[in-house]
Amino acid sequence: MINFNDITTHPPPPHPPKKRGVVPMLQGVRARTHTGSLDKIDERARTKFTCKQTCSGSAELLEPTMCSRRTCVILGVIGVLLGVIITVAVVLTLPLKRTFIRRCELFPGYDCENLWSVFQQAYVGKDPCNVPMEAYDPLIAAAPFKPACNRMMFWSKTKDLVQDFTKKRGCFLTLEKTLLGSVLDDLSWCGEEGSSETFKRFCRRKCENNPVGSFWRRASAAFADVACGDVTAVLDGSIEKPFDPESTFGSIELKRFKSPRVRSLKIVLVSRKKALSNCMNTSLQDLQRELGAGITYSCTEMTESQFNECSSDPEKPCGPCW
Ligand code: N1C
Repeated sequence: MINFNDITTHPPPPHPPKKRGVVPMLQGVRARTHTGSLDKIDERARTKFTCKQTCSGSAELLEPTMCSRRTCVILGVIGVLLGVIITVAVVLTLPLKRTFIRRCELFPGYDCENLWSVFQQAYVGKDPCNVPMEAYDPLIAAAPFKPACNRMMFWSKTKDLVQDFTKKRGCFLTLEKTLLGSVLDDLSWCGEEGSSETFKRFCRRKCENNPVGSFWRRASAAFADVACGDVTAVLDGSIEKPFDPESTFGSIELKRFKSPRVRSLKIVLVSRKKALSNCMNTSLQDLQRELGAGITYSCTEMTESQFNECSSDPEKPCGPCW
């Protein structure tokens, strides 16, 4: 008879606590360690152990791995290089495109991605001193200027004054307030032969046919071509020669005002702190000679504060300030 009370149950011999992910080879190493052969640790296992420590920074997670010190270094270098390339691409091109698209989307009804690609075709891959005005013809054709009779405002050397003015008195239209003028206002860009990149820094502006100068000349020409009715131009009365025939206004825009489409040109001569010229200035006489036949000329002198007063009254209809 079997007395079940006599039967003693022996718990299974305790297993040593398992270390997560211990390499089989290292288990072998431990076993041998127990038998006193610590000095004969497999060199390959030691190498892998060291590598895992280097890669993960932890000696706990010991797993079979293909990683060697050289692989770690190569992967690290590739990672750093990729990081540098992505950062350079983002810093050099994306912000310009992002600004372009963000500003463009404020104008409903345009395909901004398409405009960006037409814009890029003007200068990408080209010598930055060899981008003529005509390179922007397709861009102008893709977003043509619309005439705004009696409300078109031109300027020379007075961009800051005029920008403040038009912000407050929305009735006047400058090139910077049109789609093409606004998307590229205050930006710099260029390409490089053999490259498909857009660069926005270190773009040379000394040569005549640089991408930025050519754009403004082309856009100014197209904007002046649609001028109609009474046209206003704001010039700087704090310089000795308010009309510069070499400026974009003098060399391009003025020459494109045509009668009878343009009825009159009103010059507003704004002096900042000190007036250095007035409406009798010889450069303004040159301007009148350049003005197309049949277009009436007038000139008004103003201080900066009078000019600003005029802009601060949004109730006044466009024009009666001068
Ligand atoms: O050469 P400017 O001025 O006489 O050109 C101003 C004239 C304005 O009437 C605008 O319609 O030409 C148009 N225009 C711009 O709208 C514009 N925005 C920004 C011309 N240039 C423009 N810029 C930049 O300012 C461009 O980089 C160019 O070189 C300057 C021109 O400034 P300016 O000599 O005071």
